[in-house]
Amino acid sequence: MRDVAHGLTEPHRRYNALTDEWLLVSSNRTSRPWLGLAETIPDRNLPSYDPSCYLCPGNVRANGERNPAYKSTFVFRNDFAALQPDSPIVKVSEGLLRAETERGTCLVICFSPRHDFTLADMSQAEARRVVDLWATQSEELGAEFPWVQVFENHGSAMGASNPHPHGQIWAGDALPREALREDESQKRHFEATGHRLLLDYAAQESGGPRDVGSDDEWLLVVPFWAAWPYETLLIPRRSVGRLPELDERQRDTLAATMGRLLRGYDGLFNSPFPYSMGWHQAPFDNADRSHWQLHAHFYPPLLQATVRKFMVGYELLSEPQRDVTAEDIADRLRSAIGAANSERTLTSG
Ligand code: H2U
Ligand code: ZN
Repeated sequence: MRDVAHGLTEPHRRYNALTDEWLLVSSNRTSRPWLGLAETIPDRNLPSYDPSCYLCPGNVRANGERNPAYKSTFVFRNDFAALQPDSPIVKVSEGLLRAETERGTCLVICFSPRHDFTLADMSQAEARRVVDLWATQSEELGAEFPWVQVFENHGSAMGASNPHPHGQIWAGDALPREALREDESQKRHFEATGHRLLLDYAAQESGGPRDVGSDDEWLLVVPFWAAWPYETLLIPRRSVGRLPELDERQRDTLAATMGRLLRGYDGLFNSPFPYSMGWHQAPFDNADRSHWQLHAHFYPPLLQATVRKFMVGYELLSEPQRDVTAEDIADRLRSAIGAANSERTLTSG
């Protein structure tokens, strides 16, 4: 079966069905010379406990509070929260100038007591505990706020402030830009077809040239419309709107699939691979959200081991642009995932 991207070797634009935006793909630019910024490769020789780390068990944080001697995961309210639950509701406007207060809360979630671990190093059972934490915290925050954003900044190249494995959750009253865009596209598709957009997309991509390692519960794909070089999208194959709805089997397979992907990422350039990842789940409000399908985005910034993809001039001023097609990247990523995980089977077996 020939894929729609077959024969698209000329510069072209692709449509992002999830956000209703276009991007430019020009696969002829990868051989251009590069004398710009080189990223430093991070040190992965970390101690299992770092006395100066504010996330390690038993240590004191920046606000003077002491972390408990936690044994698996640990959640606390961000000491420098960007959103506050007790903000009064104020809306101001004058001509074209508008502003509204935003009520919300910000949590920091530690994935492991081990300072030197990453999600990629964890056993499936340990990663599963992170999945459970995402789900329970989403449920709790969703009782109070419509938008619950679970995410992880991984690696200093993506702004992570500390190598200790951790993520964040920000929850707030307003639906932010990405949520609104995805909500509108998914709603439009659902009203037109009676199907969820991302389930139709998953059916179309399954086993195709951008599929990098799906199983019977999850589709793992370099999206047709990927803007970041090694971007991936993870979608449950069954109808799921929000993280707390994932059943046992979906959670176990998620932990396994995520582990495989992240080990593949680290194997690509044989060095720790930075990314920001996060979940888009249906807003926790009373509106009808039957069009929403849960999914996770992984946005890695690198093009090569030490070369970052800059979203700058044309990207900022016109639209996103990429230099390698999603299909070429999917081939590389599929091999990296295969190689990294066969090694793991050998070393752990
Ligand atoms: P990032 O690495 O993604 O920045 O997440 C770490 C968060 O931890 C960051 O938002 C918070 C920072 O505000 N933090 C605390 O809440 N307490 C501390 O003692 C240091 C960092
Ligand atoms: Zn630590």
